[in-house]
Parts: sequence; structure tokens; C-alpha cells
Amino acid sequence: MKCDVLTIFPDIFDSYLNESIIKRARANNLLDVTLFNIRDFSSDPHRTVDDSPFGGGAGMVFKPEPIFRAMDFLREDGEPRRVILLTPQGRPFSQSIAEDYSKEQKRFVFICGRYEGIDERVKTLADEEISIGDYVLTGGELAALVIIDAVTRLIPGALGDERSVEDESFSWGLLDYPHYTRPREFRGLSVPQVLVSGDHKEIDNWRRKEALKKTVKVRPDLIAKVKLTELDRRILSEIQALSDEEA
Ligand code: 6GU
Repeated sequence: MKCDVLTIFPDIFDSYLNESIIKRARANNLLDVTLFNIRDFSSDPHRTVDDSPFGGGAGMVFKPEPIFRAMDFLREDGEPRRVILLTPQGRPFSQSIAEDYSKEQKRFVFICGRYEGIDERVKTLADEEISIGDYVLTGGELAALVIIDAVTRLIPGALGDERSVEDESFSWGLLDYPHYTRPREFRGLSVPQVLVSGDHKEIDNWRRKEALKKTVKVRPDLIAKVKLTELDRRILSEIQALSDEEA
């Protein structure tokens, strides 16, 4: 995946892109990120990128010219790219969008919004507007990193162990099941017996049940979207029966 990022704070990206799996993906040429400072595309000596809003109101608005000039520069090579504008008004990012992006061979451009907003005409440059959730950040930089991270780990070879992604498809759409490692006893808390039983079918069943339990409790909205097996439905009615008992 090749990503060009337009931002007025390119330094924000350095530490995150230089650690762990993302660092390794870049070293292995699975991910290529180029940062562009929008100020470098401003045409005035003060490198201005913002101005006050027409119609009045608080705060400043990103001017269109520097961002258009940056896009003109990027498009000189004629390569197709998917241009993503990051704002709180966008379509909510999700795992399924991450999967779509990871399958695309195109280059990506992330335009990071800042200030109170972006001149509406910048939207004509973008293929889509994306948000990472229902809260307001000071800028789109963290959103760009979130998307780059979520997509990179889906690129074949990016994770050390490909089973990590396969395991997620096992629990697709559900919250993850609980994990344990050594020691078996820790401050009076023990690892569930089934996990040390060596019975892999029982372990799978336990994990599915725990994932369903957790999801019903914390994110019941997700249950409606998941393809449930016959076994899942049985487990769910058991969970329901248990919570009816408690009530
Ligand atoms: Cl993409 N930008 C900003 N500024 N805030 C956000 C967001 C993006 N997504 C959620 N909140």
C-alpha cells in the first residue's frame, strides 16, 4: 500500500510509523508512506494555509489553494489514487472498509483536516470523506494513522503470524474471546481449565461462547449483524437463560 499524507503536522506521524509492525511493514516494502506538509504548497511568504470563515463565526478554515496545489503536484505522475478526506462528518470507518482498502492496489491520499473546518470545495478533490468515530479530534492526523494501521495489518505478510488474521475471521463481527498466558495461577486468579485441557474442539466452543457472551453484554448491536450458526443460537439461548436466572 502506498500512502501520501497531506498534513500541516507531518512530525505527528514519525514515532508511530517507526515502531513495531508498521515499521517492519515499511522495511519490507508492504507499506510506503510519504508525508507532505500542506504549508509547502502555500503561495505566500507566511506559508498561510487558513483563513476566517465567510459568514462569520469562530475559528479558522483551511484555504482551498494549498491543498489543490498539493493534489496537482501528486497527480503529475498520472497514477490512479483513492483520495480520502478525514473529517468528523465522514462515513464511519470500519473493519470492512479496512478490508476493501487492503485489497485495492491503488495508491491512497489522506487529506488531514484541521481547524474548525475545510473549505467545502476541497471535497471535490476527494473520492470519499471518512470519520473514525463519533467524537471530535483536533485534526485528521490520528484518523489517518488509525486507517493506515488497520489496513496495513491486513496486508498478507505484515503480521508475523498469519493465523492472527484468520482467528479474527473465526470470530468475525464479534468481540474477541479472553486470552491467557503463563502462569496458570496468578494472585489467586486461575486460567480456565478448558484452555489447558488439550481438547481443541472444546477450546473452540469455549472461545465462541465467551465471544458471544462478551458481545451480548457490551455490544448487543453487533449480534444482529453477525451470521450465527445453529450452535451460536444454542449458546445464545443458554446465555439468555443464565441472565434471566440472575435477574
Ligand atoms: Cl477523521 N477528524 C477529526 N478532526 N475528528 C474526528 C475524525 C476525523 N474522526 C472522528 N473524529
